Amino acid sequence: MSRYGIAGHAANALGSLTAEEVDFLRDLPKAELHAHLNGCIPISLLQKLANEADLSSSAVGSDVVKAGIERLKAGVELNEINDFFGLFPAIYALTASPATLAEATRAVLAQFLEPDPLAPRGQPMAAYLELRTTPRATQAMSRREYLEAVLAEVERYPPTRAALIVSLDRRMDASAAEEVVGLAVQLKQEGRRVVGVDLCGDPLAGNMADFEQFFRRAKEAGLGVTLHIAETPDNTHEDTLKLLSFKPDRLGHATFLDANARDAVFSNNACVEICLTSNLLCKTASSLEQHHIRHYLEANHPIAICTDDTLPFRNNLLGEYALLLAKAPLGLGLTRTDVERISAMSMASRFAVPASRPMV
Ligand code: 6MZ
Repeated sequence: MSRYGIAGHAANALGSLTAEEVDFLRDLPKAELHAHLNGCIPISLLQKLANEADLSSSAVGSDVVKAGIERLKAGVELNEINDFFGLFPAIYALTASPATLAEATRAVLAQFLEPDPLAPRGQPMAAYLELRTTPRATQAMSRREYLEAVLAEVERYPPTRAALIVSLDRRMDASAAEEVVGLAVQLKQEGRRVVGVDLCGDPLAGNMADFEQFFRRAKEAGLGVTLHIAETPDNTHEDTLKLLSFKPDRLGHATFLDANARDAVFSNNACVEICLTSNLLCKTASSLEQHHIRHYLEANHPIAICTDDTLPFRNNLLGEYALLLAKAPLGLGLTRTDVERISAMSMASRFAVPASRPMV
């Protein structure tokens, strides 16, 4: 771990900057638009939850949980993206009650939104956070109770700082997907801070045509739609075009688009959520040099720089911005003006944008 509390690519990029450059990055108002709740729990809290947990009643045994936490502490080696999804059963066993889920949510919100003790003026990582999570029914709570526990924490912050995106997992069957979208719509109608829906999970699972009606319903209810799309080279052209036909407002990753699909994205202007460290560690981008962010920068297409899962990727939002500013090969070597413009694009791409938002 570096003195910034992170490791790997983002830590190296941050370490290469002058104190003045780091301060410049800290001062930029940044919106974190792609962060998965259970992927962003601080390791210290996970360890504490593991020590306190009675795992005998859990579907996941204590050995699996302990092994999972040791793996996370050591820094995960992912040979391919599929290795990544195996990290979650251990985490899920520890956030299976309303109390532990609330504690985890509080810690994740604090990590992004509370003053950073390492920053000279306490600048937080993010000016605004749209946290996303997949509601799970467990022995101790229903999906609605799951969302209520998370929302109660999100709503401690003003609407200008935090909101919730409800994720659908590609592995969900139709009845689960219907329930989850129904809950997102219902909670929004009750005035709760749900601003959008997401599609995530194993990028090769599920038949996307089955999800169409659920995203249409979300759009009709005024929710923003963001979809993980073309995350791996094995995602088919049909899968990608089907998802684009849902007319999403934003896209997660959008890594392996062919020329046709990329043209469609350029023309509908959907903001692309870019997660640099995540793509490097999951090996869906071989280097920063080869990263698809370059296509979007060249086309001046809206993007938002995001962390994805700070727990396994051991990154933070400041480090991800450092990857933009640091000189090659540690970073992309962009100018301050470019980085400023990118942070403004993230703020302009929030689902809950104030009516008087400045245009970029
Ligand atoms: C696809 C991802 C992901 O929802 O339980 N998730 N899905 N691609 C990714 N990129 C690497 N990172 C995280 O948070 C954890 C869940 O988010 C999804 C996975 O389904 C994971 O189980 P929540 O809060």
